[in-house]
Amino acid sequence: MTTALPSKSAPSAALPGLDAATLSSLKKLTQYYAVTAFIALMIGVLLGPLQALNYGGINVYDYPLLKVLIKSYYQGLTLHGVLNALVFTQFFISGWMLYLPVRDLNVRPNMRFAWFTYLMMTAGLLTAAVPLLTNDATVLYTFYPPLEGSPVFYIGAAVMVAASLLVAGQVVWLWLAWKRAHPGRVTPVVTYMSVATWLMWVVAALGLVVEVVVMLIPWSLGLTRGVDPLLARTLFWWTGHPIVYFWLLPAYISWYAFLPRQAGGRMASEGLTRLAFAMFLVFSVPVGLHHQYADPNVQNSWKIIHMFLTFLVAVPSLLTAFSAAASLEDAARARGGRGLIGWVRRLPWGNASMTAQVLAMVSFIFGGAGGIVNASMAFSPVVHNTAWIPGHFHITVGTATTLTFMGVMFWLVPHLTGKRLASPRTALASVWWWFTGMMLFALGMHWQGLAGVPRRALVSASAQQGVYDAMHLGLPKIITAASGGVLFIAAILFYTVLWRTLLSRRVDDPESTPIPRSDAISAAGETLADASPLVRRTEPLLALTFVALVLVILVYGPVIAPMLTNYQFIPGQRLW
Ligand code: HAS
Ligand code: CU1
Repeated sequence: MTTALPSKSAPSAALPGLDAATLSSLKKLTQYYAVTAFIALMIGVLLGPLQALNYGGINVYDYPLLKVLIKSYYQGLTLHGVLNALVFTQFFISGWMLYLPVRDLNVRPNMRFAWFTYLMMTAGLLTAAVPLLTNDATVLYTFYPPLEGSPVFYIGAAVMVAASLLVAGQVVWLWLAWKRAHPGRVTPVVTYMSVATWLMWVVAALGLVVEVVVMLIPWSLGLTRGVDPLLARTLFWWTGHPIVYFWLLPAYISWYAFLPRQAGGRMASEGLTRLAFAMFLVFSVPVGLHHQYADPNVQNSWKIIHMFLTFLVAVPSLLTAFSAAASLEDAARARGGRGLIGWVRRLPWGNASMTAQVLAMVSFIFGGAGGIVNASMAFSPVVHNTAWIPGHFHITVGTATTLTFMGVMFWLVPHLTGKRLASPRTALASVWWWFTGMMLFALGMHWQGLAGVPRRALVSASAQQGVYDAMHLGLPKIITAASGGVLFIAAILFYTVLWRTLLSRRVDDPESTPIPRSDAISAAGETLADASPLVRRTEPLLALTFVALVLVILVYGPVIAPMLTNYQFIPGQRLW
């Protein structure tokens, strides 16, 4: 039996390794993070079909029974977006990217601090949940001012983000302690990917922190007479674009480090893996204006620079596509696969965890291609603010991220708890249903978007119903509505497996389900002295963070400075 994530580092006197009690507490904490995440997702996902039905031309928001719980389409959409995109991701990722580097480095974290951050994040969530549920923060997950929500919502959200930054701090701290205790050693690759992602998130979060703390909280408390929507949007997208990589990279960690072993193969190249993450660290943030091509008072030249940087940050995803395909091919050929693409059949398709992740990748080919379309200034006017955009993000965050995390849960829960996965066949069915549902939703929504149907609109009960009906979108509307049903079934199947597993009795030693850490075809080596130039140059993550920060200041400074000198005080509005 393989040991769990074989650590390359023996504990040293200066740096105590994980003992049994700490490991058990850490596993419990990781379970708390993951289960909280999946509870949020469950509520958010149950609201999803309501949105799909709307874009199928069926308005369910006026049913009296539903009206008691949810006041409007916009409250439903806000809850759906916040729970799925913001809460689910942040909780899962915080647990996942604390657990992995700690196991990888075999270091003992301060568990009191770790539990404190979990409780703080949960307190933030519960605080924000109150106004969301009482229809006092129906501002959608982007909370663009002058739409105004209760200050309680902004405060809760700020506490949640602050908690995630504390997790980032703890991981970086542990990594630095490990580096001091092991001079000249190459950072193990799982830790490398985790630390790079956390450092990227620290640079990324600055925009949101300033927006919420300096602008939105004082404004919603009535301490300022208005807020500048353009500046707020710009700070929001400073964080809002890289946040999508904060959702994606933890899934990439699994695609690079664990999926190859689950498929029966090896990671392609550690050096290339590090290069991809180093590029994400440097280029994820200075691109946010690609969400603001339509915004006035931002110079076109800056929009174009952000566009080119966006194309640049697609490169590490293309590297990932190469690496992921190479490692899957390696696995399938090792299992006797033959032919140019015939080898695909030899992947272990009976394994729900592997299948979830490969299907997540397949859908991300289309999600990524759509992203490049969004980023092109020439195409953006066709798709911006249309149903195309939710089509895009359901096959990025809704699959590449979510379906991967679902697949990860199939081994992670047994690994954390010693319980056995209930009904692997239902698990397998659930991931196919999820994949199919998301692909159908994306097809229907991209199609409607190209026809000009707006996003975030109660199109099924619009005042210009005749216009929507005259667009002859019968087929894409049916596809979109049906996808809601398919995803509903997927969710029932998945949660049946998850809850049955979690509620079953512990039967195994948790460590007998190992972390499926893959070997590499081209490994990095143990010491920096022996490593390739690529590995050596990508090792100084703090220096790369500094470069990232400088780049962000260079491409945001001239954009933000005029907004500060022309600050507009716009009063808030509550529309729904
Ligand atoms: Fe995006 C809008 C551009 C990636 C999420 N995006 C959004 C929004 C969300 C989102 C939530 O430029 C809506 C925000 C809102 O509410 O307004 N996006 C991009 C680009 C990329 C991209 C260039 N997005 C993502 C990811 C997301 C995400 C990842 C979540 C996780 N996006 C945009 C733009 C907008 C936007 C504009 C604004 C639009 C507007 O007008 O408002 C790139 O990072 C994509 C690069 C990806 C690739 C694909 C690589 C493929 C891989 C899989 C390989 C598969 C294999 C399978 C190997 C180049 C890695 C093998 C299979 C076998 C069977 C063997
Ligand atoms: Cu973006």
